[in-house]
Parts: sequence; structure tokens; C-alpha cells
Amino acid sequence: MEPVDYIWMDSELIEWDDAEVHALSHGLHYGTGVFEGIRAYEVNGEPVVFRLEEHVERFMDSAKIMSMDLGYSKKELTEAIEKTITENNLKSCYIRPLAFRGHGSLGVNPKNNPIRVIIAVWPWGAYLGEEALEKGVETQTASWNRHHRNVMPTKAKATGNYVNSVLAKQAAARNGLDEAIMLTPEGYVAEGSGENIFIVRDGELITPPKKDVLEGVTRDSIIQIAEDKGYTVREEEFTRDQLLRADEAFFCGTAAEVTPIREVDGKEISDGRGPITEEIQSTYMNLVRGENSEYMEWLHKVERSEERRVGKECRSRWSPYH
Ligand code: PPE
Repeated sequence: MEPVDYIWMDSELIEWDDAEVHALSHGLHYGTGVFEGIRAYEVNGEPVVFRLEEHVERFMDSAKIMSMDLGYSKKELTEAIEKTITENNLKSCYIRPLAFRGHGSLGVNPKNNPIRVIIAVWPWGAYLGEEALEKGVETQTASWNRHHRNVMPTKAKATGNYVNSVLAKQAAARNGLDEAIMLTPEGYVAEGSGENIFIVRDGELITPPKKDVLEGVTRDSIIQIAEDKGYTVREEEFTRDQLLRADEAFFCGTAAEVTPIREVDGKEISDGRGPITEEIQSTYMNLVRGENSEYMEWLHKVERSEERRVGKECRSRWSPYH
């Protein structure tokens, strides 16, 4: 990870090296946090954020599910993200908003643990490697299931949810593979450790239904792109063997963008990047870079303003850290 100058913490820009938290933060002990993953791409020399509004909304929804009062409005969070990008002089970057319960008391019930909000940005290249975008990745189905919807709040992008993603990813890495594919507790294909998944069969796209997966912003974008191209997209449960006999398969996510899946459990799905995957991938990459006028409403131009309000002077809630 390449350090940048500042991380936004509780309304202030803090030097990268100083952006530390207390060892007794509740979020560290119990996974009480929510986060987002967002990307800005350089368009005409300026940073443009892909579907920023949807990501900020999901961040706020995740916080609501976790009973965390962020203390910032959608507008304030949007401006804070813009400020963090521009103050770090970045054009294209990954953006990681994170909210967690800080220190105060310990014990499962968070009683006196102020909500901390940070926004970090840094340059992040291809999530699964540059080569993967062209040649695809090798995967295995994970022995760890995706969470059952009554076990964890799967619609919240909660930090604690990611424990099983980490376990699944580590197991895949130990086997020399790039990524894990997680199944639902009922045994259907759900998603990657940090991506949604699509298969292509007989010219149609199929992706697991929303009830079992994180409602990915990229997933939603791909459905719209594919339908606009005239493809049928079905949001439907499919099994591990349906995945194995697919004509093509790919992951999608903010970090992973559109990454072809070449192999699952030692079996070849397609020889590198299949034709429909390639078409969807190139359309996606063109549109996030502002090269497709049909999807301009998904691009949020970052305003650089000296008058920006979110800063030390307008911290909107009490914090013990300042
Ligand atoms: N499923 C999971 C489990 C997931 O973590 C992500 C994003 C997605 C689907 C796709 O969602 P979206 O980005 O809205 O299209 N994973 C984020 C974090 C990855 C990480 O390693 O950290 C991301 O892509 O930013």
C-alpha cells in the first residue's frame, strides 16, 4: 500500500502516520464497524468517483443496521470524501470510508464508545493483479460458507462480516489460488470473498439473488449494462456444478472491477476471458473512465472548493479525541 499525505479522521485531516486508534477500541475487539469501497478514476485530468451517491447511501444504511449514528449527513460525507481526494492530490484512487465504535467502555454492549469515522484514499491497482483482468483468475469453492441472513447482517458492509472472507481467501491463497468462491448455507453459489459473481450460459447472464449476497454497486451496474446490450440477466440461485459447466464466469466489485474466472476447483471454465465477459469488462472500464456518454449520471465529478465546510471547524459531534 502506497501511503498518501492525509487520512480524514473525525472531521480533520491527519498525517498518514498519525492516523492511529486506541487499543481498546470497541470495533477492534468485537468487529463493530461498517465500511465502503469506492473508486475514483481520472477523467480529463480530474478525479471522478463512480456511483458515489450509492456508496454513501450504503454506508449510511450499513451504519443504521448496526445502530451506529454517524453524526454526518450524506452531503457532509460526500464533501469529506471529495476533500480527502483533493487534499491528497489524487486523480484516481480507492476510497475507504470506515466507521467504528471507539474506546470508552469494554464489553459486548457498546455503552460509551463514540462512533469514529475515517476516510482513507490511496492508489490501488487491479485487485487480483493486472494479468487477471486479461487472463482470469484461478479459484476454489470455500469450505467456509457465506453468512446465513439470520446469523450476520449480510446487507450491512460490516467489518465483522469479513472474518469468513478472510478465512476463505487465506485458504485459497495457501493452495496457490487467487480467490475463493463462497456458497450460501444452503449450498448455492453466493459470491467471492470480496466480489459478486456472474456466470454466462447459452448467452444469458446469471447472478445469485440479492437476498444471499452483498448488494454490490458494480453488480447492479453490470446488470444494467448487460440488459442495455440486449442480454437476458437472471438473478437466480445456481449450484456449484452449474458454475463448473458455465461457458464463462466473472467476478465484479469496486476493487475487482470485472475479473474473469478462468478456473474453479481445478476445472477450466473458459480459456482466459470469454467473449461476453470481455464485452462487459471493456464497457465497464470505458464508462468508469468517462468514455461512454450513456452512463454519465453514474460519474460524480469531484468539486475542488476552498470553501468546503467539512473540516475541523464544523465537527458535528462530541469526540474525546480532540
Ligand atoms: N461482495 C463482497 C463480499 C464484497 O466485499 C464486495 C466489495 C462486493 C460483493 C462488491 O460490491 P461493490 O463494490 O459495491 O460492487 N468489496 C470491497 C472490498 C474488498 C476488499 O478486499 O477490501 C470492494 O470491492 O471495494
